[in-house]
Amino acid sequence: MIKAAVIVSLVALFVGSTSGHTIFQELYINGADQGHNNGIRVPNTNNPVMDVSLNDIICNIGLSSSDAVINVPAGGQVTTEWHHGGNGASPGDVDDPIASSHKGPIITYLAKVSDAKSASVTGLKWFKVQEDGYDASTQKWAVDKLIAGGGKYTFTMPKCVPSGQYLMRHEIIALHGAGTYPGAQFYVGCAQINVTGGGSASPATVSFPGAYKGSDPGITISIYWPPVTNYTIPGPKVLTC
Ligand SMILES: *[C@@H]1O[C@H](CO)[C@@H](O)[C@H](O)[C@H]1NC(C)=O
Ligand SMILES: *[C@@H]1O[C@H](CO)[C@@H](O)[C@H](O)[C@H]1NC(C)=O
Ligand SMILES: [Cu+2]
Repeated sequence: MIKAAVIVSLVALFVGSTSGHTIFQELYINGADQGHNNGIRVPNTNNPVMDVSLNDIICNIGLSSSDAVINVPAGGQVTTEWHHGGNGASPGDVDDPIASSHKGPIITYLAKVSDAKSASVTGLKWFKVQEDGYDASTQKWAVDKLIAGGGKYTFTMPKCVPSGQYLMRHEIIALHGAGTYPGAQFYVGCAQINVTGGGSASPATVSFPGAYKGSDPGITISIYWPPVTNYTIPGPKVLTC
Protein backbone atom coordinates (compact mmCIF):
# COMPACT_ATOMS: atom_id res chain seq x y z
CA MET A 1 0.00 0.00 0.00
CA ILE A 2 2.83 2.35 0.85
CA LYS A 3 4.44 1.59 -2.49
CA ALA A 4 1.18 2.32 -4.33
CA ALA A 5 0.78 5.63 -2.50
CA VAL A 6 4.31 6.67 -3.38
CA ILE A 7 3.74 5.77 -7.01
CA VAL A 8 0.49 7.72 -7.17
CA SER A 9 2.16 10.81 -5.74
CA LEU A 10 5.14 10.46 -8.07
CA VAL A 11 2.81 10.20 -11.05
CA ALA A 12 0.98 13.34 -9.91
CA LEU A 13 4.28 15.16 -9.49
CA PHE A 14 5.58 14.21 -12.92
CA VAL A 15 2.35 14.77 -14.80
CA GLY A 16 2.02 18.18 -13.14
CA SER A 17 5.48 19.22 -14.29
CA THR A 18 5.18 21.37 -17.39
CA SER A 19 8.64 22.87 -17.49
CA GLY A 20 11.72 20.91 -18.35
CA HIS A 21 11.15 20.86 -22.08
CA THR A 22 14.04 20.75 -24.57
CA ILE A 23 15.35 21.79 -28.02
CA PHE A 24 17.77 20.01 -30.40
CA GLN A 25 20.24 22.75 -31.36
CA GLU A 26 23.74 21.53 -32.21
CA LEU A 27 25.61 18.76 -33.99
CA TYR A 28 29.10 17.32 -33.59
CA ILE A 29 30.49 15.01 -36.26
CA ASN A 30 33.27 12.69 -35.09
CA GLY A 31 33.57 15.11 -32.18
CA ALA A 32 33.85 18.29 -34.30
CA ASP A 33 31.39 21.03 -33.28
CA GLN A 34 29.30 22.13 -36.27
CA GLY A 35 28.06 25.33 -34.60
CA HIS A 36 25.01 26.45 -32.69
CA ASN A 37 21.79 26.07 -34.75
CA ASN A 38 23.98 25.47 -37.82
CA GLY A 39 22.44 23.09 -40.35
CA ILE A 40 19.43 22.45 -38.13
CA ARG A 41 15.77 23.40 -38.55
CA VAL A 42 15.34 24.55 -34.96
CA PRO A 43 11.82 24.99 -33.56
CA ASN A 44 10.92 28.37 -32.01
CA THR A 45 9.57 26.69 -28.88
CA ASN A 46 10.68 24.03 -26.45
CA ASN A 47 7.12 22.80 -26.10
CA PRO A 48 6.49 19.22 -27.20
CA VAL A 49 4.35 18.04 -30.08
CA MET A 50 1.61 15.80 -28.67
CA ASP A 51 -0.57 14.90 -31.69
CA VAL A 52 1.07 12.26 -33.91
CA SER A 53 -1.45 12.92 -36.72
CA LEU A 54 -0.30 16.49 -37.42
CA ASN A 55 2.49 17.67 -39.72
CA ASP A 56 4.05 19.10 -36.53
CA ILE A 57 5.27 15.57 -35.78
CA ILE A 58 7.61 15.69 -38.80
CA CYS A 59 10.18 18.27 -37.68
CA ASN A 60 8.29 20.36 -35.06
CA ILE A 61 6.94 23.91 -35.58
CA GLY A 62 8.25 27.44 -36.12
CA LEU A 63 11.38 26.12 -37.79
CA SER A 64 14.43 28.28 -38.41
CA SER A 65 16.28 28.02 -41.70
CA SER A 66 19.98 27.49 -42.26
CA ASP A 67 22.00 27.40 -45.46
CA ALA A 68 24.40 24.88 -43.99
CA VAL A 69 24.41 21.19 -44.86
CA ILE A 70 26.46 19.10 -42.46
CA ASN A 71 28.74 16.41 -43.90
CA VAL A 72 28.36 13.11 -42.09
CA PRO A 73 30.70 10.25 -43.03
CA ALA A 74 28.85 6.94 -43.12
CA GLY A 75 30.01 4.95 -40.12
CA GLY A 76 30.91 8.18 -38.30
CA GLN A 77 29.89 9.37 -34.85
CA VAL A 78 26.98 11.78 -34.72
CA THR A 79 26.53 13.71 -31.48
CA THR A 80 23.40 15.75 -30.99
CA GLU A 81 23.06 18.44 -28.33
CA TRP A 82 19.81 19.39 -26.58
CA HIS A 83 19.05 22.09 -24.07
CA HIS A 84 16.10 23.39 -22.06
CA GLY A 85 16.34 26.78 -23.77
CA GLY A 86 17.42 27.74 -27.25
CA ASN A 87 20.75 29.28 -26.32
CA GLY A 88 22.80 26.33 -25.21
CA ALA A 89 23.57 25.14 -21.71
CA SER A 90 22.05 26.98 -18.75
CA PRO A 91 24.18 26.19 -15.70
CA GLY A 92 22.17 26.00 -12.50
CA ASP A 93 18.94 25.18 -14.33
CA VAL A 94 17.90 21.80 -12.93
CA ASP A 95 15.73 21.25 -16.02
CA ASP A 96 18.67 21.63 -18.41
CA PRO A 97 19.15 19.78 -20.74
CA ILE A 98 15.73 18.27 -19.96
CA ALA A 99 13.81 17.55 -16.77
CA SER A 100 14.85 14.23 -15.28
CA SER A 101 11.18 13.20 -15.19
CA HIS A 102 11.10 13.23 -19.01
CA LYS A 103 12.13 9.62 -19.43
CA GLY A 104 11.86 7.93 -22.79
CA PRO A 105 13.55 6.83 -26.01
CA ILE A 106 15.75 8.71 -28.48
CA ILE A 107 15.14 7.91 -32.15
CA THR A 108 16.59 9.12 -35.46
CA TYR A 109 15.29 8.86 -39.02
CA LEU A 110 16.61 9.97 -42.41
CA ALA A 111 14.68 11.04 -45.51
CA LYS A 112 16.42 11.37 -48.88
CA VAL A 113 16.14 14.85 -50.39
CA SER A 114 17.77 16.53 -53.37
CA ASP A 115 18.60 19.77 -51.52
CA ALA A 116 18.65 19.49 -47.72
CA LYS A 117 18.72 23.24 -47.05
CA SER A 118 15.53 23.92 -49.01
CA ALA A 119 13.61 20.63 -48.98
CA SER A 120 10.04 20.71 -47.72
CA VAL A 121 9.51 18.46 -44.72
CA THR A 122 6.19 17.10 -45.99
CA GLY A 123 5.73 14.08 -48.23
CA LEU A 124 9.10 12.55 -47.40
CA LYS A 125 9.92 8.86 -46.96
CA TRP A 126 11.74 8.13 -43.72
CA PHE A 127 13.86 5.22 -42.50
CA LYS A 128 15.16 4.71 -38.99
CA VAL A 129 18.93 4.82 -38.45
CA GLN A 130 19.07 4.88 -34.64
CA GLU A 131 16.92 3.92 -31.70
CA ASP A 132 17.56 3.66 -27.98
CA GLY A 133 14.77 2.86 -25.55
CA TYR A 134 14.89 1.33 -22.09
CA ASP A 135 17.43 -1.05 -20.58
CA ALA A 136 15.61 -3.05 -17.91
CA SER A 137 18.90 -4.41 -16.53
CA THR A 138 20.21 -0.93 -15.67
CA GLN A 139 16.76 0.71 -15.45
CA LYS A 140 18.06 3.49 -17.67
CA TRP A 141 16.18 5.23 -20.46
CA ALA A 142 17.95 6.83 -23.43
CA VAL A 143 17.06 10.21 -21.91
CA ASP A 144 19.04 9.28 -18.77
CA LYS A 145 22.14 8.94 -20.99
CA LEU A 146 21.43 12.33 -22.58
CA ILE A 147 21.21 13.94 -19.14
CA ALA A 148 24.40 12.20 -18.01
CA GLY A 149 26.06 13.63 -21.13
CA GLY A 150 25.04 17.18 -20.26
CA GLY A 151 22.65 17.29 -23.22
CA LYS A 152 24.81 15.38 -25.66
CA TYR A 153 23.83 12.04 -27.16
CA THR A 154 26.02 10.07 -29.57
CA PHE A 155 25.18 7.41 -32.12
CA THR A 156 26.83 5.88 -35.19
CA MET A 157 25.54 6.70 -38.66
CA PRO A 158 25.13 3.26 -40.26
CA LYS A 159 27.88 2.69 -42.80
CA CYS A 160 25.51 1.33 -45.45
CA VAL A 161 23.43 4.53 -45.74
CA PRO A 162 23.82 5.70 -49.35
CA SER A 163 25.78 8.90 -49.90
CA GLY A 164 23.77 12.04 -50.50
CA GLN A 165 21.62 14.66 -48.85
CA TYR A 166 19.02 13.90 -46.20
CA LEU A 167 16.87 15.52 -43.59
CA MET A 168 17.70 13.87 -40.28
CA ARG A 169 14.69 13.74 -37.95
CA HIS A 170 15.98 13.40 -34.39
CA GLU A 171 13.54 12.81 -31.56
CA ILE A 172 13.06 12.37 -27.84
CA ILE A 173 9.74 10.95 -26.66
CA ALA A 174 9.09 11.88 -23.02
CA LEU A 175 6.79 9.34 -21.39
CA HIS A 176 6.19 10.82 -17.91
CA GLY A 177 2.56 11.60 -18.77
CA ALA A 178 1.99 8.92 -21.40
CA GLY A 179 -0.50 6.74 -19.49
CA THR A 180 -3.26 8.00 -21.78
CA TYR A 181 -3.11 9.51 -25.28
CA PRO A 182 -2.45 12.34 -25.91
CA GLY A 183 0.15 12.38 -23.20
CA ALA A 184 3.52 11.38 -24.64
CA GLN A 185 5.63 14.43 -25.47
CA PHE A 186 7.50 14.45 -28.77
CA TYR A 187 10.56 16.69 -28.93
CA VAL A 188 11.75 16.80 -32.53
CA GLY A 189 14.19 18.69 -34.70
CA CYS A 190 15.57 18.09 -38.18
CA ALA A 191 19.14 18.51 -39.34
CA GLN A 192 20.30 19.01 -42.93
CA ILE A 193 22.99 16.45 -43.65
CA ASN A 194 25.11 15.11 -46.51
CA VAL A 195 26.20 11.52 -46.02
CA THR A 196 29.60 10.85 -47.54
CA GLY A 197 31.38 7.60 -48.29
CA GLY A 198 28.13 5.70 -47.92
CA GLY A 199 26.93 2.25 -48.91
CA SER A 200 24.09 0.74 -50.85
CA ALA A 201 21.26 0.06 -48.39
CA SER A 202 17.70 0.45 -49.67
CA PRO A 203 15.67 0.42 -46.47
CA ALA A 204 11.88 0.31 -46.32
CA THR A 205 10.39 3.70 -45.47
CA VAL A 206 7.51 5.21 -43.51
CA SER A 207 5.69 8.53 -43.64
CA PHE A 208 5.26 11.26 -41.02
CA PRO A 209 2.53 11.69 -40.02
CA GLY A 210 1.55 8.03 -40.30
CA ALA A 211 4.41 6.11 -38.74
CA TYR A 212 3.05 6.57 -35.21
CA LYS A 213 -0.36 5.89 -33.71
CA GLY A 214 -1.64 7.00 -30.34
CA SER A 215 -2.31 3.35 -29.53
CA ASP A 216 1.29 2.22 -30.13
CA PRO A 217 2.55 0.41 -27.02
CA GLY A 218 5.60 2.66 -26.91
CA ILE A 219 3.48 5.83 -27.07
CA THR A 220 0.66 5.07 -24.64
CA ILE A 221 2.35 3.49 -21.63
CA SER A 222 2.52 4.05 -17.90
CA ILE A 223 6.22 3.95 -17.11
CA TYR A 224 5.69 3.95 -13.33
CA TRP A 225 3.66 0.84 -12.56
CA PRO A 226 3.92 -2.00 -13.36
CA PRO A 227 7.68 -1.67 -13.83
CA VAL A 228 8.67 -1.48 -17.49
CA THR A 229 10.26 -4.70 -18.68
CA ASN A 230 9.75 -4.69 -22.44
CA TYR A 231 9.54 -1.17 -23.81
CA THR A 232 8.68 -1.26 -27.52
CA ILE A 233 10.23 1.67 -29.39
CA PRO A 234 7.67 3.08 -31.84
CA GLY A 235 8.13 3.16 -35.61
CA PRO A 236 9.72 0.70 -38.03
CA LYS A 237 12.75 -1.51 -37.49
CA VAL A 238 16.07 0.27 -37.37
CA LEU A 239 18.37 -0.09 -40.39
CA THR A 240 21.05 -2.69 -39.89
CA CYS A 241 23.94 -2.99 -42.29
C1 LIG B 1 28.16 16.08 -50.28
O1 LIG B 1 29.39 15.38 -50.26
C2 LIG B 1 29.95 15.15 -51.55
C3 LIG B 1 31.15 14.23 -51.38
O2 LIG B 1 32.09 14.82 -50.53
C4 LIG B 1 30.31 16.50 -52.16
O3 LIG B 1 30.80 16.30 -53.46
C5 LIG B 1 29.06 17.36 -52.22
O4 LIG B 1 29.40 18.68 -52.67
C6 LIG B 1 28.41 17.47 -50.85
N1 LIG B 1 27.16 18.20 -50.95
C7 LIG B 1 26.82 19.13 -50.07
C8 LIG B 1 25.50 19.78 -50.29
O5 LIG B 1 27.52 19.47 -49.14
C1 LIG C 1 4.95 -5.65 -23.16
O1 LIG C 1 4.51 -6.95 -23.42
C2 LIG C 1 3.13 -7.16 -23.16
C3 LIG C 1 2.85 -8.64 -23.30
O2 LIG C 1 3.40 -9.15 -24.50
C4 LIG C 1 2.34 -6.30 -24.14
O3 LIG C 1 0.95 -6.47 -23.90
C5 LIG C 1 2.70 -4.85 -23.94
O4 LIG C 1 2.06 -4.06 -24.90
C6 LIG C 1 4.20 -4.68 -24.04
N1 LIG C 1 4.53 -3.33 -23.67
C7 LIG C 1 5.21 -2.53 -24.46
C8 LIG C 1 5.45 -1.17 -23.93
O5 LIG C 1 5.63 -2.88 -25.53
CU1 LIG D 1 8.46 18.90 -20.74
